[in-house]
Amino acid sequence: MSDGTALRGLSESGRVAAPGEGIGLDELGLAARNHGVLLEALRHDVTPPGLHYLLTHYDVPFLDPDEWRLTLRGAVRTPRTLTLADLQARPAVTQRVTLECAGNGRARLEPRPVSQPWLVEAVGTAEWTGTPLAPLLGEAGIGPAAVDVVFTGADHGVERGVEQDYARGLPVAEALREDVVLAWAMNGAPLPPQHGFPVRLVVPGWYGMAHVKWLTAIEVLQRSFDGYQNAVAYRLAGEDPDDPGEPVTRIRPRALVVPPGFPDFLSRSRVVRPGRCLLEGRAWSGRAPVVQVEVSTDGGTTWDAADLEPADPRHPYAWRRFTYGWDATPGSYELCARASDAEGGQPLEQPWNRQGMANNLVQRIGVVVTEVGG
Ligand SMILES: Nc1nc2c(c(=O)[nH]1)N[C@H]1C(S)=C(S)[C@@H](COP(=O)(O)O)O[C@H]1N2
Ligand SMILES: [Mo]
Repeated sequence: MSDGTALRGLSESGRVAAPGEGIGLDELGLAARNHGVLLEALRHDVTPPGLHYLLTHYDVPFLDPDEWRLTLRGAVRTPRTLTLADLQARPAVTQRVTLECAGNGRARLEPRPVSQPWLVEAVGTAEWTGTPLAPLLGEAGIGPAAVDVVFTGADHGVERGVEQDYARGLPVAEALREDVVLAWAMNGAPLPPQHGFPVRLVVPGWYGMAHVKWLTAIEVLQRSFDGYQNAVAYRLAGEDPDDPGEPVTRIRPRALVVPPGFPDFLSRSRVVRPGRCLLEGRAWSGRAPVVQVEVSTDGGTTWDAADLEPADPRHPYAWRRFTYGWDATPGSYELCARASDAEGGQPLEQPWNRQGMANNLVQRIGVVVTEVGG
């Protein structure tokens, strides 16, 4: 990691938009590279290939799987270097995990932190196949003094003047969880290039930034990792520039409705025919099981419980389907849904933070109910 003055002039990342300032071309460029799930694809239990949201800070690296190596180093008794075949010869597990970008909801914050301008769609659920990390760390011998495990990707770039490989530290207790895996397959096929080929980390329950793609190194530290993505990015910091803020960790609860009826092309407001309308959607939380989903058809004034499908013990970190029968009569409506877990629910007004992280504000969908021909 180097900090060059010349690099600092490349962009004004870390900026907060002026009051009323619209989405700029830089943000449009990011939004055109990184895409969200199409909300109608929330109908699938497992998000089909290509529909899963995508977030890549720098460039997608072009890696040759035969040349690829993963080094395990740092505070371990036996450092080692693994090939893809070495990893794939180990015991494999498949788990269904919902991933959500910590920046989801950022574009709704006022003032808007200038970055990838997600609304609500930075989410997806995949079946990840890989080998558990804990036994590998155990074999390498990590000892009781380990604090953080740092995962480094093959991608390289500059952020706020800091040149870096994408790297994230994870507390050792999390890294040793039995469901943390080094994954080489997504939905039964090799990882697509954009999702981390040939190998990525999967940390069920954590926001997306922890799931390091294009892994090249795993390093055990006997201190906290102070790299950019932990110390500067992915914090819940307020307006005071000296406030480092709390680290972003697990996914907060969220419910999203599949927009009903059919859309207006530009605004994506919905048109629904009068009569019985079965609303459906998905709800998830990475910190505790979702206990309740509620739906509002009047913009959040009154709420009604939705039917939430029972938790499936095989998939504790996958989203769950909910449904709600709505008797739609002609008029204009604002649909909302909100999920709660044991720690709380989604806010109707989102507390602001400087980087626009973990904004799980309730979704709002404008609907006009009208007869055929309107
Ligand atoms: N190496 C690397 N890993 C990365 C990223 C990245 O830019 N580089 N982005 C992270 C972020 S911010 C998110 S939200 C998830 C997105 O995973 P996906 O693109 O497979 O949906 O990957 C994470 N892992
Ligand atoms: Mo992210």
